[in-house]
Amino acid sequence: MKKILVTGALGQIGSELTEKLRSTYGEDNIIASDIRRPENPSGIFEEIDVTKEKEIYEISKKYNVDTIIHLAALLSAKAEAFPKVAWEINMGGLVNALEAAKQLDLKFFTPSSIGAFGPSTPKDNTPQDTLQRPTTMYGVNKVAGELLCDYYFSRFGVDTRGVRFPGLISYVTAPGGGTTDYAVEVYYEAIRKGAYTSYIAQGTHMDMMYMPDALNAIIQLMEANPDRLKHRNAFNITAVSAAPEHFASSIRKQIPNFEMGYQVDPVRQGIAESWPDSINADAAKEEWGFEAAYDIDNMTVDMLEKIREKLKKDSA
Ligand code: VAH
Repeated sequence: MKKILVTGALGQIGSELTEKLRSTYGEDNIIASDIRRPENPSGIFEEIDVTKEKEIYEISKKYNVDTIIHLAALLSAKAEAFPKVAWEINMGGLVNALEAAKQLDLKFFTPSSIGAFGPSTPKDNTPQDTLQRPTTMYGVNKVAGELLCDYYFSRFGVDTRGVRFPGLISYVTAPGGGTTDYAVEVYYEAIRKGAYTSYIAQGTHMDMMYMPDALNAIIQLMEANPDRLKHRNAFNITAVSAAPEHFASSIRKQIPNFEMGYQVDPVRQGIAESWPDSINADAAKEEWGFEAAYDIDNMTVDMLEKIREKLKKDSA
């Protein structure tokens, strides 16, 4: 990868990945894009509506990129609220991005998710290759997206690669419209109020990962030797399987009086229950050396420290 276009660059992953890519590959080699222009973009920025057929192609050609990292998407809860819009963005945007990669011979990354699995998928130690019958629009988009990316690889030779992200936890840009967002909110509320009311029920396990591990995984996969890849779209990756009470006990090691309450949101609880409890990441480890550096406790220490700094800066 030398010159990269990132779509969805203002999102939870995109905002941090763009900065990481700039520090790794050079400021001028990263073109950030999203549906709207931010007030003060920190580098090259282009407005792209991924549902407009030619916009990704035109910007990729304009900057002569060699890679597209396609992140523009609606997450699970928002996709469940607006399923047709989700189909237009998640699938219409993806096929436009793949067409640009095919016509310009570009490397291609787009994330899938543990949301690509459904209630009939084995819930524990979910295999890399298994039954995928998701019952959400987001999950349908992710499974279809995996198949579409594999099709562009096998039919047209596009170098497509992807990972199935677990819930991602970060402090830079809040996630929007996800089911796992509680695992970000809990840290902010722990600092602000010493308490948090979870919309996901106690005992509901989901795979989770700290954002630094997610960013490293994207770069590591994209730089991996293609001859070692037996899979393409998409690799199971995870750092920890956790339920709300695990976050509470990890936070209490830093904030002893922290209290966790529960007021379950049936929609997001239903989505969470349709996903695996824990997935198996052996294929990613064997084929491109995936390894997560953060467990729940060192993630908690770093999240609380960084959020305190951020809130202090915001209030200055
Ligand atoms: C969501 N954060 O909650 C995303 C992710 C595995 C969860 O796909 O929709």
